[in-house]
Amino acid sequence: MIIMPYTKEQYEQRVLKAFSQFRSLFQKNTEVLVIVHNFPDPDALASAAAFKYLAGELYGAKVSIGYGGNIGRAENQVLLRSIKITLKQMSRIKFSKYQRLVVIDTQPGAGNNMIDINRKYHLIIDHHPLRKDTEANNILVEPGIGACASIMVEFLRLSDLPIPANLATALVYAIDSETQYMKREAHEFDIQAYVYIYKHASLRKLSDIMSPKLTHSYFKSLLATLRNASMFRNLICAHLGDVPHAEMVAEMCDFLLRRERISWVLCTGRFKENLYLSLRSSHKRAKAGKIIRKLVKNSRNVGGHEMSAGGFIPLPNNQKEYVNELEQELTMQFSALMGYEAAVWKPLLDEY
Ligand SMILES: [Mn+2]
Repeated sequence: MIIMPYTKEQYEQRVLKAFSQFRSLFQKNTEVLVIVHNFPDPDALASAAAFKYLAGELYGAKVSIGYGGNIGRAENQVLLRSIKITLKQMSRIKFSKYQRLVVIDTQPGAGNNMIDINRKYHLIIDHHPLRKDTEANNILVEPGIGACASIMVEFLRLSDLPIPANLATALVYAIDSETQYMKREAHEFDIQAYVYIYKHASLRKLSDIMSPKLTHSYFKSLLATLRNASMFRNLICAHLGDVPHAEMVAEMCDFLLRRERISWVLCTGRFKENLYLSLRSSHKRAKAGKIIRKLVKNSRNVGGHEMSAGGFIPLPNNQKEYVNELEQELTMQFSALMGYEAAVWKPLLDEY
């Protein structure tokens, strides 16, 4: 657990200040666009849904949610059905319709979103490290907090609104998955938010989200992951090849990190014109976000925290040899960044 150098009072004051600024931003029928990152995860989805509920119920604002990419993970599809929110593809958004632009769980200029850095944003709520060029009228960026959903729970608490069970369920799952059940960068404030929201959730719906039916392509990806995973000392690296959706890379990365004696995992997978990367560590202060930047070599295409990070490398040339070479290079760079020169990688499983 990460204990930040600020107190509960300081955190609560900042959340309260942001909350009180809402009033000047949203009125009845204000058209609001909330933008989340590409391939939005449960944290982004539940946080956006909570914001839509708050701004709608408190001020009568009309909130749309825009995203890029798609939602492939079975858990996230069930979650989306359960909170009954519809999302709009960013490519179909008519910006002139919206009076307020809000960014949640990411920041303009971060590599994981389609946010135009030249527009003016009214509110940013995030828990990634504050970017140097992040600008908005109101900013609440709390990198010490494990899940953006925990911040949204604070807003709900302050609002005194009744909390719908579906929304509470989504927020519980968001905190669970974002912090990997409090293992990953969970602050005591996340636990506090979790305990508060848990009693409003539907535990039956929560179990539906947590253990959905899995598709045939999921099992194929699992097989490819195990076949292609190699290991060196405390490291695993797996190049999954073509993946059915980009989030599969992160999902397999989390899975491989559970291998005993492993503290770092790098996974890649090809989806459309990009090679997606996920990096995970079980060390509390791993600086995964910094390491992924060295692998991807373009800070616009990466994002991350201490123990988890992601990014992508565009593949202008999708020829097999080119991609294979790039993957091999990444494996060696990864071990070199971990302090192992000339690592000898071996298959994770030598028989199957
Ligand atoms: Mn998040």
